[in-house]
Amino acid sequence: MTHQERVFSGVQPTGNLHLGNYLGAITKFVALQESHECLYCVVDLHAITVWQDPKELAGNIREVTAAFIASGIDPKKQIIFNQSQVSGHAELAWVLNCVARMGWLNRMTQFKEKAGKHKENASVGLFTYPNLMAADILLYHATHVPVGEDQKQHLELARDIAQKFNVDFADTIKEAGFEEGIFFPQPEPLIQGPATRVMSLRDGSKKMSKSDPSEMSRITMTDDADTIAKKIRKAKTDPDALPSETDGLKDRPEANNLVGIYAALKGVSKEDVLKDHGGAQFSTFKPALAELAVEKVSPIADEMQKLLNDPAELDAILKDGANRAYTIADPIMKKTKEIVGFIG
Ligand code: AQP
Repeated sequence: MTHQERVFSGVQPTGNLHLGNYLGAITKFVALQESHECLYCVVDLHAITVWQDPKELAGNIREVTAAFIASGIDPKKQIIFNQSQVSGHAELAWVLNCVARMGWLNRMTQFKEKAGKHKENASVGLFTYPNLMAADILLYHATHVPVGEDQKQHLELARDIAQKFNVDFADTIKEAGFEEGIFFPQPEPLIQGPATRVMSLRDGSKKMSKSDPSEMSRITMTDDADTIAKKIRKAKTDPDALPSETDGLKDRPEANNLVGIYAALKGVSKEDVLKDHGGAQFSTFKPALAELAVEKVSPIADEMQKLLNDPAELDAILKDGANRAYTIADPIMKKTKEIVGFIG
């Protein structure tokens, strides 16, 4: 038995969906739907690894769903769904909790960053977050996972977990009909393009993030044109003109970030941006970037608003997606149980 190519990725409904999420992940989702079977998940189980206000969570789930659709993902052609509506995610995560090793998780930098100095107070879920992420992907035997650079380490862990499962259960995997001994394919990360790590507009050394206390650090998918222009105008930069080659962006994190954002929005390389804008001062480059950002983001924001005006329709799309996701996940979960030795 071999595995067909399948794409899986997720976005957390934690509010403040931003340009980093869009350029690092969602635009890739849109492109892949032309060539692959894709599952795009609103990962609410992941979201609750840090406190989420129950009164806001449903709205945030709908916001990510609306962003997927407004960005161009077709929910009829591909599967858009909500993680907690397919029970296999939590079930498989438990099995994988028993495959992954403490030592592996202890090396995860995202846990260290998010738990900070208050490790003892972090939820257990935040620590085992990468096992749930491995379950998300492996539950569908997904082969490709488009993500931003920050998820690279988690993807490597998912590959290690898949491999350990295949080795630990080699005999029963073969008995289950997988002659080559591969039940879980090792997923390939897809981390490409000029904006795999969009940085904060206030600090070129920090990732643009939903949880940054400064609103000015990020452009959100619901910002209006004036707000986008203001945030770009106020973005931190250095005093020099743009270089004409990418080598000149080394040691200039803020310039590098703005050029990367421009390139990704325009769908060209950083080299191409510098061919056109090399030598320009930020006083001329920033308005050009603002115009481009408004041109790309505003129609999505408008469409999101329209979709959000009909929450029942969004809920129906998620329900339909969950039903379709379940039909792929269920046989894989059943096989997993058989391989582990549970009574079916
Ligand atoms: N700054 C970024 N640049 C490029 N890609 C990014 N992603 C996140 N930030 C950037 C990618 O977006 C996808 C969804 O991310 P997520 O919702 O799972 O959450 P996250 O990685 O924890 O994102 P945030 O926004 O940075 O949240 P907080 O503030 O909670 O840490 C992923 O593919 C991610 O790589």
